[in-house]
This record gives sequence, C-alpha cells and structure tokens, in this order.
Amino acid sequence: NRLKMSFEARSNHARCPVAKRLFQLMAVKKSNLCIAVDLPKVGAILDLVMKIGPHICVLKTHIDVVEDFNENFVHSLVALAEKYNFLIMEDRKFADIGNTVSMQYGHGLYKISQWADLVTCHSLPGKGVLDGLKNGAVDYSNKGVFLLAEMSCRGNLINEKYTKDTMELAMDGSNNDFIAGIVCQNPHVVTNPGLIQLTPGVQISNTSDELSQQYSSPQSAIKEKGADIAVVGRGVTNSPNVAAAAEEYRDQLWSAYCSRIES
Ligand code: BMP
Repeated sequence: NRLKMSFEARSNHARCPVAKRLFQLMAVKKSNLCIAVDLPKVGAILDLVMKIGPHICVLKTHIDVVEDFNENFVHSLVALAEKYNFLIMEDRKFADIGNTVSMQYGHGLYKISQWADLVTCHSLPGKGVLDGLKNGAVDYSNKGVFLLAEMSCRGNLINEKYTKDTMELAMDGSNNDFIAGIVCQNPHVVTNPGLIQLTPGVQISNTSDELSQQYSSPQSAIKEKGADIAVVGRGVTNSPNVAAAAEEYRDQLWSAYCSRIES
C-alpha cells in the first residue's frame, strides 16, 4: 500500500528518473509542499520564491499569466531551484495533438522544455499527447509529466471511466519512464508506489473561492485524499507573511505524511 510507504522506499519503485529524484528530494528536505506562484510580475515571483524556496519541494508556475516574461527570468528561477533544492513544474495542462504539444513544449515564447523539470498534461488526447511531449524535449530522460486524472473544481466533467482510462495510459509500458505522477483528488486512483500523487485545492482558512475551486485542509489532503504532494496557491501567496505561511503549510503537510505512514 503506497499510502503507508515512505518516500525513500517509494523512490526505488519510480520508473521515471525525475520522480525518483523528487521522492529523494522530499525525503531529504522533509517537504511535500508545492507552491503555485500565480502572480503576474517577474519581480514579485522572484521575491516570493526567495522567501518560500527553503520550504518547498516543487514550485508550480503558470508562465502564461506573467506579463513581463523574459529569458533572464527563467534563468533566475532555475538558479533559485538549484540554490534551494526544489523542482520546477510548469502547469501548462497540455491537451492537443502530438505535433502541436511538441511545439508548445519546446518552442514558442516560453520554451518550457528548456527550464521546467515537470509539466502537467491532460490525458484527453490519449497516447499522442505524451509522444508529442517526448518529441518536444531535447532529452526527455531528465523531464517528467504529471497526468491529470481528476480536477479539484466543482462541476468538472471528468468521470470514473476517464480517471481509470487515464491510469491505464499512465501505466502503459511505453510511457512509464516519462510519467512522474498523477494529479487527482482521491486515494484510490494511484496504486503504483512509484507514481507521485499531486493534489491541488488545499487551504487552511477557506473551503472554496468564487470561481468553483474547492479546498480541503492539509491533513485531509494527505490522509483522506491520499496526496503525496499538496499544491497550495493563494493560501500562501495572499498571506501577509509568505515565508511564515509556507513554513506553516510545510509543517502541517509533513506531519500529516509522517502520521499517515506511521499509523
Ligand atoms: P489556489 O490554491 O490558489 O486555488 O491554486 C491552485 C493551483 O492549482 C492553481 O495554479 C490551479 O491552476 C492548480 N490546479 C487546481 O487548482 N486544480 C486542479 O484540479 C488542477 C490544478 O492544476
């Protein structure tokens, strides 16, 4: 049962090298917190990352909300990722035919494959979307994908069959060296201990926003929903003291993980 296993033990089951690296990083850093930095200005993002860097295992970006994007920005992000030892995930949610996602991943303004260790991807187009992403990376052996099997927002159209079929796609022998994990909301989706469950929609002080987002507490995300890594966005970024907020979420999430594997 992967929910009872330590991240160290699970690193031996990972087929994707980046997932292995991430399991080990989490164990060493004692963090299963991913922060979503959904801010429009480069300066504000870098300022925030310098404060939260010590507490996170993954920094999640939406590069297309940045108004003053430039190449130096991604160089600075990569330097901060090395300094504080975290991975960068671009939450692009690729969802097109292979040829298109290959260009979206490797080319265009953002050249995502050059700086993001991890990306998110919808399973909707099927195997072609993964082949396209592999094609868009110069060397995909140091890259990984998180496939969306479920979403956190109220009213989303994903059903049980879609989730099950997504897991079949993820476990397919030709993809499993590239799939680092699964984005989902319940503990029964991910059974393979080598895959990492990423769960967004986590906040301490709110249960929803005005645009259908639904939140659970750090404890519920880890112990009831089966998250390995929890994604926290506005719970930290809207806080008056982001460093203290990041530390608080990190402590709560890590204790919940420790109590899950010990119980
Ligand atoms: P917040 O904690 O501020 O609601 O941010 C959640 C983050 O996680 C956003 O960046 C959003 O795009 C992402 N996300 C989500 O909320 N639900 C999902 O099902 C998948 C996501 O990637």
